[in-house]
Amino acid sequence: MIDNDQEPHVAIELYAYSTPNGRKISVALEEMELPYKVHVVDITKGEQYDPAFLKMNNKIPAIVDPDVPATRRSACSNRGRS
Ligand SMILES: N[C@@H](CCC(=O)N[C@@H](CS)C(=O)NCC(=O)O)C(=O)O
Repeated sequence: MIDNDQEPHVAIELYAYSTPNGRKISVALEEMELPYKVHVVDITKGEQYDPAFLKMNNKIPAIVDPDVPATRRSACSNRGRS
């Protein structure tokens, strides 16, 4: 059933791989019941160095929340770019 009184949530984009660090964000998003879309970044193939990914961060996990203006975004990986 659609609840028209609630603002639709735009899905958070989660960039991750199947490592403990990579999984912890999806655990948190599930706990908070926030919608999210997973993009696999295969760090065993060096995909974390893909220029498109490097614009966000150089490690997984990273998230992009479309509700946050690009100028106020920061990566969740603490050694990444802010
Ligand atoms: N402090 C960060 C660590 C992130 C991290 O080390 N990610 C690893 C995978 S678990 C990674 O992206 N490694 C690829 C690389 O260092 O090139 C966190 O807890 O999320």
